[in-house]
Amino acid sequence: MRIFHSEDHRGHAGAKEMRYDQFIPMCESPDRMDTILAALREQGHRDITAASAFDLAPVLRIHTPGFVEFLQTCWPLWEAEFGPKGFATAYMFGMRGMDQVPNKSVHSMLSCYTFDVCVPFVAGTWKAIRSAVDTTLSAATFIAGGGEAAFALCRPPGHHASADLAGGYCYVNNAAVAAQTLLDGGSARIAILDIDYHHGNGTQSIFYGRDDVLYASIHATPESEYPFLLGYARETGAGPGEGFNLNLPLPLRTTITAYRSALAHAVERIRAYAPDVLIVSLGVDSFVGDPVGGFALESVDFLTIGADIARLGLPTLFVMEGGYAIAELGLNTANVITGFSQARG
Ligand code: SP5
Ligand code: ZN
Repeated sequence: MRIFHSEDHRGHAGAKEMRYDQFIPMCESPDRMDTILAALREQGHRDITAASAFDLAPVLRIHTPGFVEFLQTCWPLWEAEFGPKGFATAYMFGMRGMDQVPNKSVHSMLSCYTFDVCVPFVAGTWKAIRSAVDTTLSAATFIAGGGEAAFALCRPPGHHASADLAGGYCYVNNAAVAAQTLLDGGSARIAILDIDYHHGNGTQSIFYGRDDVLYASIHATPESEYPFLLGYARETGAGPGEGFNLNLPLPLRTTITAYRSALAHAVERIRAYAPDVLIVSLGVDSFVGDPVGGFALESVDFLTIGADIARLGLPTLFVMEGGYAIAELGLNTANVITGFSQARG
């Protein structure tokens, strides 16, 4: 397993997030990467490569130019108004009957290009966004060159971000950019298996009308969990994409038995699709102790999940998404990678 990483994520830090009646330090923090790296090394995964730099062309294959410019200019515009302290965030959103296209004010950009209060901007945010996509594209390039398995250990995550909306800690959809880059490089079909606890509403929406990317997601039911407004089983794709979107929502407190049945279902669909490459949106916020999630998977279960994915026998690109139980995050993530690697032999 070749692991790709960049230290440039570190400046995306220091903001707070809303949790019911209080502001708490952001769960999506730089120390997530440190604990995962330490656990990977401890489990013997030492093939760690620094990410290479890419230009923005691959990002613009997925995201709109206005949105990418917003990601880049949001903090400087905000800082000009409020100074270097704090963080930029939306005060209102472009809802029904209002403009959906921003004017020149940073507030209108935040209102039109973000969909929740979990995507703060600080001075290091844009550099971190670039580092995450560079890390993912470095790993995708390794797979395109014949590599069997790679892990893009990056943050911020991406699966909630759509073509022109950031949300849920996500700005650029790293997995989607990798999928499009692999297609542009000659692959015919890509499957994305999303095992983050939350539904990847951004990835689903990006590929909803297409049959060259199969999106399969196992997540907490939107009836009781974020993102609430997408992720039902009835969402099966549209037009040429009909039948190429598979949502497998599960109830709160799900344990490995039911989880593994859903995973077997997703794996069978992916096998039938016969993709050139499998991209795994790897979130471990399905862990019982996760402060953001509500499933009941144990640390050892992540070895099983990794092994089940490995048996597809496909070139596989893991892209880091969520997972916030800092004490066990490293172990849980490394267990997926180790379970996968051991099953591959
Ligand atoms: C990438 C990713 O995992 N993003 C998740 C964003 C979730 N933001 C919403 C948090 C809602 C908090 N719910 C707390 C439930 C406590 N069990
Ligand atoms: Zn998540």
